[in-house]
Amino acid sequence: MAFAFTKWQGCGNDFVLVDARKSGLFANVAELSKQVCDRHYGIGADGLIFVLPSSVADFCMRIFNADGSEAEMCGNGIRCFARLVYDEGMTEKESFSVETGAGILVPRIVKEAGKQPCVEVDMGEPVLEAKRIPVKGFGEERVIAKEIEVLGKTYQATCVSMGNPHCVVFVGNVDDVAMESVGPAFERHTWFPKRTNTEFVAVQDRTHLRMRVWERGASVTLACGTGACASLVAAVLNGRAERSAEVELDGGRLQIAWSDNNHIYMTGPAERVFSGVYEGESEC
Ligand code: ZDP
Repeated sequence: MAFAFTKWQGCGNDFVLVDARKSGLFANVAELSKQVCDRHYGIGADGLIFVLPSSVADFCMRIFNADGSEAEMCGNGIRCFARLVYDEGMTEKESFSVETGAGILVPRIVKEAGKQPCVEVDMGEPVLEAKRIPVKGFGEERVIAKEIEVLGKTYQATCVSMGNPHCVVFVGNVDDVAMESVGPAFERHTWFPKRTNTEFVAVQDRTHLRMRVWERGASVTLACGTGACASLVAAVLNGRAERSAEVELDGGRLQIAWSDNNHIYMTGPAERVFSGVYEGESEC
């Protein structure tokens, strides 16, 4: 199976994007995502994203993690998606609607003279009711600074959905977290029936957060956009930050604002890296 693709990254979180408006979603896409995302046997990426037609929005976006699982939403990915559809003339509008698993979201291309365009996305409203995130054991309650035991250690967790599930843990120094052992233990904790993304956040001051992420289905990544949004929401709910802050990730910085209309606005870069044709041998 051969298909054209373009490779993009947002704060080092990297994706293979495929224009599937004509072909529709490929068969065996979970298996294909694993092969395409493999950094040795494939192209190498944190996820595989398809541009698809939509009957309810200008476009539809579907994202598959490196482990083949489908995610409802992706923050860095939708910025790359937005730049691709705009740069390739799939739309002339600088702001357009995208159907996702988290509802219809609206990216806007932000142009500044002499700079690479960045993208601002209306990420919708954060979901805080445990049952809808989902987190087991709290009914409709919010999960704010609740004690969770992971690998024999007790942490305080605040859980938020941005369409996809996030568990935010505040730490003194993000570099002190043993991501490779603690990350997967949170991801598959019994609290999380759909697994979870886990953000470890050190508050630098009320408008600067430092965050490292262990992503559901993608392990440690250099950045997570929905995770940055969830981290800001958690910091506000815990009285640790203003409603607008910069989130510093391993791979870059994002501006996140929780507006009075209860919507989260995420602004950041998205850059095209290369394009090509994938000619994987395997039957997909
Ligand atoms: O929810 C999940 O399974 C995530 N791993 C999806 C990818 C999220 C992403 N990193 C982001 O930026 O939000 C693309």
